[in-house]
Formats: sequence, structure tokens, C-alpha cells
Amino acid sequence: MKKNNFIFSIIIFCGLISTQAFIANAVSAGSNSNNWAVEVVEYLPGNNAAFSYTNANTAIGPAAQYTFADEEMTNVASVTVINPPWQNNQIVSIGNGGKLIVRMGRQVNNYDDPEHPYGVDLLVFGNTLFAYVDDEGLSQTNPWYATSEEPIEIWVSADLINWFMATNCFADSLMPTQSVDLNGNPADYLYPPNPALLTNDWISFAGTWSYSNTVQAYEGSAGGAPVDLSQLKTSDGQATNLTFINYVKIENPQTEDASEIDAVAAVAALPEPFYSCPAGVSFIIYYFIFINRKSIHQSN
Ligand SMILES: [Ca+2]
Ligand SMILES: [Ca+2]
Ligand SMILES: [Ca+2]
Repeated sequence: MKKNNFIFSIIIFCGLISTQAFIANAVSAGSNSNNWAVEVVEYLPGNNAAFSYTNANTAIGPAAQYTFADEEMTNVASVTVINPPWQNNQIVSIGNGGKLIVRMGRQVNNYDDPEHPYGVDLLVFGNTLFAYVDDEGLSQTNPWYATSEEPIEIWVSADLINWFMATNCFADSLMPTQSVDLNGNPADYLYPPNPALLTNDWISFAGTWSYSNTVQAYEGSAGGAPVDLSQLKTSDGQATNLTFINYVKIENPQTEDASEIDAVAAVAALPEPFYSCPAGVSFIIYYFIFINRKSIHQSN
């Protein structure tokens, strides 16, 4: 009986540790700076970077949740897929031939489900928007007729020497940032959108997609370009993958337009409550539940 109580106490203790880890994870997911880019390693604005949008430090830290809704800067509104960040203290412009290299606040590991939903490990936030016909103000059912995508390349590196390009998505492209769900609750900036959305027919004359079903399709994610470290290629085009990265490079290879970057985030690993027990405690549980129980049965 005493032994059973001891085992039970350890399990409760471990559960408390796990619960605290779970809560800490949930609370800190959006605010922990380690999850975001923390340092500009290099910035070249390129030939046609937007005037006054060349402060690369605007790519450091969390992506924007609010932005001015008018050019007079009198009304602040939530960042949504129709209202992207646009202030020069929020985004940095990368023109033709330009690039931005940032260091992440922590090593970004290549995980797959269930730790990283859809296998997505990294999110790059730009300032793309969806546009709708504005005859009578925004209707939740006004179909998208255009996007402001300005896609440029995303490269990743563990050592600042060897670089590999993401093959499944581009920066300043899909998916636009959406800071709230349809009920106005905060979206999770460290939870990826489903990469299957990248291949949707977002802009079509059939008018399938509008605000409501777009936000629903985000499933609580705040969007961003969803990079999977399993879907990379070398500079000469060979498919490859990495187990982890520390640096992200956004590069504009002489495309027509300048592109904008708001932030770069590491996807938050989904908490695994039981496995967050310290190894020593896990062993004690293992000993009493399996090894010791077995010896008791054998002695009986
Ligand atoms: Ca992955
Ligand atoms: Ca842009
Ligand atoms: Ca920013």
C-alpha cells in the first residue's frame, strides 16, 4: 500500500510538472522571443527597395497583430488577410538583387506530425493581402479577385555557409497574415496553416473563396509561408532536407517587384505532457510499475 502511494505520488508529481510545462508552452507560444528572428546578420536592400522601408530590424521579433487602417494613421485595426501590415516600422523591403539574413532565437528542428503540424517547421510573414470588389464595403461573401503576392525565395542554413532553398513555398506570398479568428479571438502565430491551402484556387472567376471560408480554412493559424525542412533543394537543384537550421535568408533574385518581410517564426512544438517528465522520474515510474511489479508477481 505504501509502495502504491509512492508510485501514485510520483505520477501526480510528474503530472504537475507536465501540466506546468503545458501551460507555460501555451502562454509563451506567441510572446517568447526565442521563437522569432532575433538578429539581422545581413541586409542588402537591392535595386528598387521601397523608399523608407529599409530598416531590417523590423523583421526581428513577433509579426504584427495591428496596423493603421488609414494613411492618416488615426485608426488602428487588426492585421487580417485584407489589412496587412504596411507601416515602415513593421516591414522591410527587399528589392531586385536584395536579401535579408536573420538568426533565429533558437535552433529550429525539422519535426513532422504530431510535433509540427503538417511537418511545417518555420513560418515567414510578409504583407500579402487578398483583394475583393469594394462596391458596398466588405461583405463576408465578397469573393477574392486578386492578391498582392510578390513571391521571393526562402533559404535556410544551420551554419551560415551551406544554404538550402525551400521548395514548398515563397516569402511575401501565401498565406497572408490573419491575427484573429471569425469570433475575434487571437490567432496562433506559431501554428502553421495547412500547406495544402497553397495550391487552392484562391482567385477565380467562380468566386469560391471569400473572407469567412478563408479564415475558417486557417484553423486558428495566423498564416505565413509554411516552410518544411524536409522539402529543400541545394543550389544546383538537388532535393534534400536538414535536421535543423539557425538562419533564414530571404532573397529576391531579380524579380520585377520589391517584396516585404514582417517576421520569421519557428513553429512551436505541440506539448507532449507525459514525455516532459525528467528522465530520472520516468525511470523511477518505469521501475515500480514494470520491473518491481513483475518481481512481485513472480514471488507470489
Ligand atoms: Ca518538418
Ligand atoms: Ca509585398
Ligand atoms: Ca515586423
